[in-house]
Amino acid sequence: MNTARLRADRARMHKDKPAVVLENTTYTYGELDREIARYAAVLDAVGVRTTDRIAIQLPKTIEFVFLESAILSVGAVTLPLNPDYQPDEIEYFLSDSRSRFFFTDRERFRRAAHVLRSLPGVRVLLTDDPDPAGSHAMPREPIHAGTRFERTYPAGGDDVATIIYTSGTTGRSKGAMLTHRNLISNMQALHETWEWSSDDILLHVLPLFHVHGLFVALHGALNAGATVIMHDRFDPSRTWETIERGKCTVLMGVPTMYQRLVTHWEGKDTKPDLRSMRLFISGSAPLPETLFNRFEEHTGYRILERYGTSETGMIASNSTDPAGRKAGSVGHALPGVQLRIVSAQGTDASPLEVGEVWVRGENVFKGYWGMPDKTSDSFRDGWFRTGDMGYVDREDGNRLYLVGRANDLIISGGYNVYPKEIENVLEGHPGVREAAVVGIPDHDFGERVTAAVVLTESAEVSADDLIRYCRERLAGYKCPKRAVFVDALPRNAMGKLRKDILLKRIS
Ligand code: MCA
Repeated sequence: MNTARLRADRARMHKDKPAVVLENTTYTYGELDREIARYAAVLDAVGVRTTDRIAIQLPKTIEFVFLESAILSVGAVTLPLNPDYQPDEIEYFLSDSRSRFFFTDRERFRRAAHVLRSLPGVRVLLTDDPDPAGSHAMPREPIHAGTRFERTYPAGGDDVATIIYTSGTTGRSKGAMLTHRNLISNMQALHETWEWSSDDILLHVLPLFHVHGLFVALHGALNAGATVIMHDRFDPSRTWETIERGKCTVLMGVPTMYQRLVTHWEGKDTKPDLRSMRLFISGSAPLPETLFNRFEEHTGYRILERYGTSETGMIASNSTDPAGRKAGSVGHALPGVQLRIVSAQGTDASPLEVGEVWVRGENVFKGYWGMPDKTSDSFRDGWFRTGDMGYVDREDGNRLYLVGRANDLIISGGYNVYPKEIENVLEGHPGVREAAVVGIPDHDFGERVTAAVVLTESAEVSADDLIRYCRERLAGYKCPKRAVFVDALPRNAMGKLRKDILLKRIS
C-alpha cells in the first residue's frame, strides 16, 4: 500500500468534510485531493521519477501539505527539512541525499543561493514566486494540462517513502529511511491505541517537517477522516482560544509547549472551556512529573505521554483511559511493536533493571541512507538499538519507563541536538582551541544548549561572537544559548572528556 493512496481513499469517503483549516482557509477532503492530484501532475511534468529524493524546505504552509502527498503519490521520496536550516546545513542534506529537486520559497532560496550554485544536479523550484536567477517557479498548472494525469502510486510496501535526517553522535547527520509500510503500520497502531475517529478535531501546532508533526499528527488525523486545525506556529494563548472555539478533541505537543500552556493558564482570569477535549498528547522529550501533575491540577486533564524515535515512529503509549496513565512512564508497547530491555552484557535485563531499549516490528526503518556501517551498528539480530535507557515493570503489563540516553544527546524543546555537531562548528572558529557542549537543565526547553570553550592564546573573541558564528551556520535551536570560557576542559587520566564534571561546573 502507498501512503498517499490511503489519503486519496479517505478523500473519497469524506469529500465535503473539512480536512485542513489553516489560519482562515478551509480545505475539504475533496479540495485537498484535487490539489494533491494537481501537484502530482506538475511533478510528473517536471520530470520527477520514482525513487527520486525531493527535498522540501518550506514554512508551515498548505503547499507543504499538498506537495508531501503528491511526492508520495508519484513514488518519489520526500526529504522534509527544517525551514530554519542554514545554507551549510542545506548543502549537506541535498548533497548527501543526492536530491534531484529542492522545493523552497524565495526567501530561503535567496539565503542559500550561493550553496545551491555548487549543486548543479539539484533543480530548485519555488512554490511562491517567479524565478530569481538560478531557480524555477513551480509551474502553476501541469505542463501537459490537456491530458489528464492519473496517479498510479508506483511505490509502496518496503519502498522508501521519506528520509528523515537525524543528528548523529559523530556530528554528521544520518538520513533515516522510512518505508510506506513503516508509516502505515505505525499510523494504524496509533489509530487503534488512541481511538482516532472521523469526529476528531486535531489542533496542530507542531512543525510539519518532523515525525511528530507530520506522521503522528497530520497523517494520523487525515487517515482517520478527522479535521485538522493548523496554526502556523505555536502560541499558548491562541492554542487555548482555538481549543475552545474550534471544539477541538486532540492536541499534540512537546513538553515545552505544555509548560508554556499551563503557565499561560495560570495567568488567565477566565479559563477556557475544554469540554470538547479528548486527549492532550505529549512526546519528543521526557515529560517532567511536576508538569504532568501541574497540568492535571489546573485543567483537570492528564497528559497522555508516548514515546518514539525518528527511526521507528512511535514505540509506546499510555492509554486513552486517564486511569491508565502514569507520570514518568511512556506506557506500553504499541500493537505490533516488540520491545526488549538489554543489559550492557547484551542479555535481557532482569525485571526493573535498567538497560537499552531495543525495538522490532514493521515500524522499524530500513536503514540510514548511504551509511551501511551505521545501519548495521544500530541493529542486532533484527532489533533496532534506540540508544534510550529504560526499564519495564512486568507487574504492570511491561509498562516502560525511560531514564536517559546511552549516548551524548541533548533534547531542547523537543528537538534532538547532538553536541558533536555544535562542537565541530565551534572548533571551526579560528579563535577556538576546543569546545564541549552540554545540556543544562532548563524549566522551559527541558535542556539548554550550553558551550564551554577554550580559546587560543591570542584570540579576542566574545561569547556573543561565538553564538553569532554558530547562528550563521546552524538552525537556531542548535545554537548555544550561552558560551562559557574555561582554561581547560575536565578530562580523566586517560584524557577522556568528563562532561559530568563540566556540567556541574558551568550549571
Ligand atoms: C526555537 N528556538 C529554540 C527552540 N525552538 N531554541 C532551543 N530549543 C528549541 N526547541 C529558538 C529559535 O531558533 C529562536 O532563536 C528563538 O528560540 C525563538 O524562536 P521561535 O520560533 O519563536 O521559538 P518558539 O516558538 O519559542 O519555539 C519553541 C517550540 C519549538 C514551539 C517549543 O521549538 C517547537 O516547535 N518544538 C517542537 C519540536 C518538534 O516538533 N520535535 C519533534 C521531533 P533566535 O532568536 O536565535 O532566532 S520528532 C521526535 O522527536 C520523535 C520522533 C518523537 O517522538 O516525536
